[in-house]
Amino acid sequence: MSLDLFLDDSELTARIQELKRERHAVILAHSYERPEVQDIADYVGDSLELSRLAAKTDADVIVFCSVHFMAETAKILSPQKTVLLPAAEAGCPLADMITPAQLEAEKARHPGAAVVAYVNCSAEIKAMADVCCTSANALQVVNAMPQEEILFVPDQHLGRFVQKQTHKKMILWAGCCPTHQRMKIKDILDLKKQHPEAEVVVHPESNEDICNLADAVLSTSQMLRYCQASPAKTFIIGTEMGMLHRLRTAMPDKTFLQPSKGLICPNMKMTQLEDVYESLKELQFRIEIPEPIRIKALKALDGMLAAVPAK
Ligand code: CIZ
Repeated sequence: MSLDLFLDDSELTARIQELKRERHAVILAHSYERPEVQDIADYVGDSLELSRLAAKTDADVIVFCSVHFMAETAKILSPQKTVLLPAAEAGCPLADMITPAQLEAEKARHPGAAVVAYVNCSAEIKAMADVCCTSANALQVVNAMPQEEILFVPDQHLGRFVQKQTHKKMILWAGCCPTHQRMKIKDILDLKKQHPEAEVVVHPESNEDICNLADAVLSTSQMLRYCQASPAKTFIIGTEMGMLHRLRTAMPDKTFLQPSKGLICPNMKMTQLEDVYESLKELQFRIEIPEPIRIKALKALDGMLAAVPAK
């Protein structure tokens, strides 16, 4: 770490803004990032919202404060831009739960199935899929496929959530998000006892028993809109704790409660203000994707956008 990093947060923020202008850069932060990182970002959102913004911006450099697969998605959509991931080690255990060789073997076992890949996967897996989906549009994407059989990778819980609402035959890959798995039904029930008036809003990566008792099962972008529209004043939020900062910032008059201390993603928390500064200063760590993989992955992302056009 360089010596000029012995700065307080406000000095560091000023340096980041300066470098951002010099580099003609934009800073994007996922809703699961640390509060101070969300606060210095130009935009905070979910992975697809941010990748779409990255594709539209005229900035030359995109600093994507998140995990590897999300920065990769931005690079797939914007190959001509410099896409930087400030914390090189920030990966996603869910994305790592399926390898190209495993998917190849599973595809061979189900030759008639369409492969629908949740965006939480590597560029290689996206390249092998027929189409991608997000947690906000998974059901619509699955229903839009011409095939009756769907091989859904890598998140079993999002897959099961869709399976319950579709007539399609779904084959679910057994991946899961370790952060959402740490949330237990008892955590929700205990908090609900203390706050009976609270609405329970959870992410579809959560366990089935939790989804069953929730008032709403929603992606992070949907959660924001849902809480804004709801007359309720108190919400129990079953997803990574960074989302609470986003909700509290957007709705300071409402109360957002965290059901479990385990809802913290160590990968999302790797990016600190110092990393953002170093990233802009050194133009690190650049995301590169071999062109043949990028082209195929782009086809799967475009397939999703065609099936469910952006609002
Ligand atoms: O795709 C994303 O951004 C994730 C991981 C969750 C969500 O619901 O937004």
